[in-house]
Amino acid sequence: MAPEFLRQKHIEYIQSLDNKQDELEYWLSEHLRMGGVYWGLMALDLMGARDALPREGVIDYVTSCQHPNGGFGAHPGHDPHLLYTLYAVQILFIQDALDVIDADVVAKFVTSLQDPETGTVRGDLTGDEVDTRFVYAAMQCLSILGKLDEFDVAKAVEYIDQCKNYDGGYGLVPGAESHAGQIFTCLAALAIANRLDLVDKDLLSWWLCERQLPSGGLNGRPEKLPDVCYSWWVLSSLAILGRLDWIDRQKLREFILDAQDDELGGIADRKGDMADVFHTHFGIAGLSLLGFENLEPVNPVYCLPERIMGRLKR
Ligand code: GRG
Repeated sequence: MAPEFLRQKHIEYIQSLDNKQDELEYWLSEHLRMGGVYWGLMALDLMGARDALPREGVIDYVTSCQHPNGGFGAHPGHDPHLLYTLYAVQILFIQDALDVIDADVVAKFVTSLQDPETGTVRGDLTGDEVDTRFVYAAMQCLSILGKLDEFDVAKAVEYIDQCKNYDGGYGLVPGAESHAGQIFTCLAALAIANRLDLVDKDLLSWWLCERQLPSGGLNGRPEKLPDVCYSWWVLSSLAILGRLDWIDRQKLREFILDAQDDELGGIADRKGDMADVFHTHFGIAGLSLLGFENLEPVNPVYCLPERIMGRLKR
């Protein structure tokens, strides 16, 4: 039988993360901090406990990470990056506080990362790393800000289509192996662009449901270990395709609940490992998609509470 969902312990675990400033790990994870705030806030929100983190403190922290060029860093003093800009915009959207930023300046930073020739998107202004994650991040960010018309959506869609593989999945760049994380970003970007017609739905749904292992957990590609975070990447992809019932929901629920830390709260990548806020969020978001534990519904495209999606400017 599956253990029970430790809601209160998870709330306390997330709250405790901000009180660890005397621990080395806190400072070593500085480069991830904005992501941590998004994951923590989302997990709390889905558990109906968004106020467990102080709203004003969260908003002040986010704005202190913004650069004059509009982009956000992972922590004050860190270089701006598209992923942290997305998390910052998502956090402010959850807090209904988008008015504290200038949407035009943020949108200018985001659109400047797209290559007008190829439609690809870079993660930051100094590097040349391109990745389907960045196409999704740019599109979600601009969609929330109501500025998607400033982006070449058609070119971006063309690029995503080039990343499609013979198995129906998508990789990091054209020709790269299908991976559930990249599949999520490509499907969600296509959903925002309203171009899911380009997806080989049956073939891809088969590939996705084959990610479930006898333990009930999901892996991200064949021959790999199951990991709680794929309860998001795989499941949200199936949700976007309308095929959530293609996996054994009860067995996946058990796998996620088994990975809980029953002493300190939080969820790990798999049973017996150490909990962290990334897996706590994606485990809870997966349980929400499955309809268990009386959680707030989550939107599979934006990975945001369904409740606030009506506020989207699109
Ligand atoms: C707003 C939900 C949201 C996301 C923002 C960052 C991002 C956009 C998307 C990330 C998509 C992605 C690539 C997820 C996979 C992350 C992961 C667990 C990678 C591990 O890859 P490997 O190769 O692990 O180390 P495996 O499981 O294949 O052994």
